[in-house]
Amino acid sequence: MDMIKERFSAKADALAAEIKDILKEHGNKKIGEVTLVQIYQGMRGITGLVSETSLLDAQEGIRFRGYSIPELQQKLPKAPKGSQPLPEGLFYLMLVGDLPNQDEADEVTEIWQRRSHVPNHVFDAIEAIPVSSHPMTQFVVAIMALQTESQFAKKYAAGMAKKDYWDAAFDDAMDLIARLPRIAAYIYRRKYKNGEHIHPNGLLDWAGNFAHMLGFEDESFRELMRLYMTIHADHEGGNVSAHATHLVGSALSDPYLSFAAGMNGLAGPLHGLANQESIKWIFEMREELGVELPSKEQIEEYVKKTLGEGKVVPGYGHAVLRKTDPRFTAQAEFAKQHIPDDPIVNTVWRVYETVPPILQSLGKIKNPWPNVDAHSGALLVHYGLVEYEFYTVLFGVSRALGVMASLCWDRALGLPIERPKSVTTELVKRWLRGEDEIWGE
Ligand code: HAX
Repeated sequence: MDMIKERFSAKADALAAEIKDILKEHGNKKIGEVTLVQIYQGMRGITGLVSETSLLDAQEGIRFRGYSIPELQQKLPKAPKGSQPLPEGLFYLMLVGDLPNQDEADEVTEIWQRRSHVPNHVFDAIEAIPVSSHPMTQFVVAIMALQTESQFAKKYAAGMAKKDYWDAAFDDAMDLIARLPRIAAYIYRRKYKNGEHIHPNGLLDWAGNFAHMLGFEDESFRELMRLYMTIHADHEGGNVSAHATHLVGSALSDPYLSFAAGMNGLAGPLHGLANQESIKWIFEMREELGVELPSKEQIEEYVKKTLGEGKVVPGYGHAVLRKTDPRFTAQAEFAKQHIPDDPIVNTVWRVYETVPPILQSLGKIKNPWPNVDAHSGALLVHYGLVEYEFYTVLFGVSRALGVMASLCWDRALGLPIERPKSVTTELVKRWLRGEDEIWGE
């Protein structure tokens, strides 16, 4: 058994026993109440899920197993001569719950290298759809084609016992994460680089090799990829991509099917696609104004025009956060250090000074501050990765780390099929008139 699998198994056994005791003693304790407005408005604020890998605080932002992003940048192992965390280390932390040392992170790199082979039929499946298809469509097609490799599906069909679910899900999770950079890079090179593909470099770490296969050899771009893959990995359990993966997985759909569901959710413009929408919005603004770095007054006018057309300002707002996203700040810090004079980056910073008071003045937006997607595009454009329709695929590769670690926990803890109760408005009206009751089934 791999070191990481052994450690996960020991932690999972201990937590499963602890949860059993907690539920025995406190299972009927109420966590909160659900209001009518919550069930009509996206279940905001309803605590209804368990996700072990990270926790989001509205004011402070995300913490992975208790560690903030700046703490992770300090404490997680790095690539040789690097200063950004290795995503391998973050995955270990999310899965096992402990900070890894350098050897442990390097071992994850090695395990993923060993598991990274992508069968030819996956590339054939990508080639079977038009090259003009959105990269997220190609990505999901590839993940679905890769499902032929699912150990979980094979073992389930052969009659796997419940106690072995986590083991097969774990193997699928590791295989899938290991293979995603090759698939994503293939889609990028197919769509934007005339199908001139680049072989993996087995000497590089997971994100470094991904940068290499995309065609970027600049060391500071590799560092950006390590940071990017770390900060986009997880945002607790309720966001659309995490929740969709968890929900579909709860039907014992294998990790490939579950992850594809999550990626279909990430492809929505209110979620992961906001990263392409945000830079597209900046490009369109610059083009319309005919300037490289618009003034605050020009940005102000453009924001008002966007809102006047009944559109959202992409990259701003959040369902849970109520402050500037620390993932935005981490990218701004990276830019300050590596590329402080870039005009697109400077536009992003000027937009940041301009947009929040305007959104705030509307009085209806709960969070006027930028989220992760407001900054990522500008960094990528600087290094030459300008094809913004590809950006959500990058997000998806990273998001696999969090949702797959969580799925391993779901199976190890034996979490059941998810099935909340829904109501009709007709029942709600009868209930309000005192003619009926709303209770669980
Ligand atoms: N621009 C304009 N209007 C906005 C807005 C924005 N950036 N953010 C919220 N609003 C509007 C909402 O559309 C809503 O309007 P209506 O009442 O007319 O329907 C109102 O303000 C209240 O919304 P809210 O309660 O503040 O926000 P929600 O929790 O409903 O939605 C969203 C959160 C992130 C979807 C929202 O802020 C948004 O659409 N932002 C722009 C898209 C975006 O950046 N998405 C990425 C979010 C982070 C993420 O998942 N990354 O992957």
